[in-house]
Amino acid sequence: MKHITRTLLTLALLLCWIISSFAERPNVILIIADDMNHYGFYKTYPGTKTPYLDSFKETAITFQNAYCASPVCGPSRAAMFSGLYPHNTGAYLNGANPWRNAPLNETETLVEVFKRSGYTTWGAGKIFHAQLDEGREKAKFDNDVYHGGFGPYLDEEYQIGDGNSKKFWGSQPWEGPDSDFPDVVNAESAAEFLKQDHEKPFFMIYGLWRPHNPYTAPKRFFEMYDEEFKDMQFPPPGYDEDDLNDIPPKGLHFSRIWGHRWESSGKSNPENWKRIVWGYLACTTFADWSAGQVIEALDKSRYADNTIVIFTSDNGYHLGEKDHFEKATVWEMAALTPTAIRMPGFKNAGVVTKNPINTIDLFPTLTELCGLEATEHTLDGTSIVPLLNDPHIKWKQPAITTYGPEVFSAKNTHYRYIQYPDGEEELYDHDKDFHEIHNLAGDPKYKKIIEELRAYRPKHWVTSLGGRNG
Ligand SMILES: [Ca+2]
Ligand SMILES: [Ca+2]
Repeated sequence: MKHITRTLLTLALLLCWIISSFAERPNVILIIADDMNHYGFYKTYPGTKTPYLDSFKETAITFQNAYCASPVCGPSRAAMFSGLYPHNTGAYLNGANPWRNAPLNETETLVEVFKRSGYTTWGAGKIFHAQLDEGREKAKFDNDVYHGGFGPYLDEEYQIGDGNSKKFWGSQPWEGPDSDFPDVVNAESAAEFLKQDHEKPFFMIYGLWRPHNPYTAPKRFFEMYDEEFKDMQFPPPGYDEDDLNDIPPKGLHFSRIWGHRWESSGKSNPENWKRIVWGYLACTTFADWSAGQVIEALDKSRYADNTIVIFTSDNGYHLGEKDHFEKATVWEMAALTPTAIRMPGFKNAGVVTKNPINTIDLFPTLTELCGLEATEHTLDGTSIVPLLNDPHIKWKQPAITTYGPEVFSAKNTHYRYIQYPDGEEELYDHDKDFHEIHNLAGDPKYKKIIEELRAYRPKHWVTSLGGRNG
């Protein structure tokens, strides 16, 4: 009898331990914007409005030097959710099928690790931006994921340019209901989920489709900006018409991706250029509002104090800087990804750090913070938990961004270094030149800095899985 009592007591204690350890594990909300650059989030383009994210930053740690592993949607997300760099997977370009090819077809995703570790997984919107096998997609999330898409697309009269992609290029204040936008529908679903009781901790991914083009957004967001830019600088502050003069030929190649868009709506057509920037700003403020709906729902919920909230973007965006639109470059415009992380209990709320981080670091960081099971594959990133505990410690690891085999960039707190496949280089001093106008690579004064950053260049680049530039 005594033996049975002792066994029961042990079991009860074990159960209590399991329940309490589950209860202590934080929830996680990961909000990923699509193509959001630094204009509003880091206040680099005065007048760009992001009031919800401004408030969020007061409750979080803001990383002023946060970068993507790859400056386009699919590869950036492949790196984020696998914890592997593009040079180790071959997922360099959009248009490839990274999750249906080796090695990623057999690599566990961050979502799957959360699920295996006892979390409820919930997703909505743009998440992987590449097809997974159907069974795997369904098994990853506990909810029935509604992705939505880039629409609503531009009506004919608002389109700029020609060809198949014209429904994506132009600006249109949307007169229809908010529910025409998947971002709004998904924010409402997320808010609904946050009202419910959840026994297990949860991992929520809310993937926005904006500010990615087409630049359609509810009309009220367009009305927050003057179409003629009477009260805002134009062109944007990072534009310099002589900027390309000191860029090596391989770099010029990247500035010409989406060249037809620059032709139709750049320097030669300032009215169209203004219209594009106007649309991007409206969509940025719309994305800010959408993210804000989810954060406000969390703040009203019982999970407010025990949830890690990560706001980030899959890549940045050019609006004419370096005579280029969109992303697909390793310059600051496309590589810098607005990022702030709110810790449980609002630890280090409002702190801003210049220590560099990379989206590749997300996987090992969440593994550590949430006590997730180990993966079979070795993660490429570095856990930034020491930085979250003390954002001011010295963090030496620079952030690596690549775009295609042998297009390499390293960014530390002060400098960006770039090397192209032919060995040509660029170097920018961010203490003096945030917009990367003056290439210092030829100046012998910077030899040591160049050598230091060049050492981070991968020794081996796996064969590309294919795809297309841009
Ligand atoms: Ca993107
Ligand atoms: Ca320049």
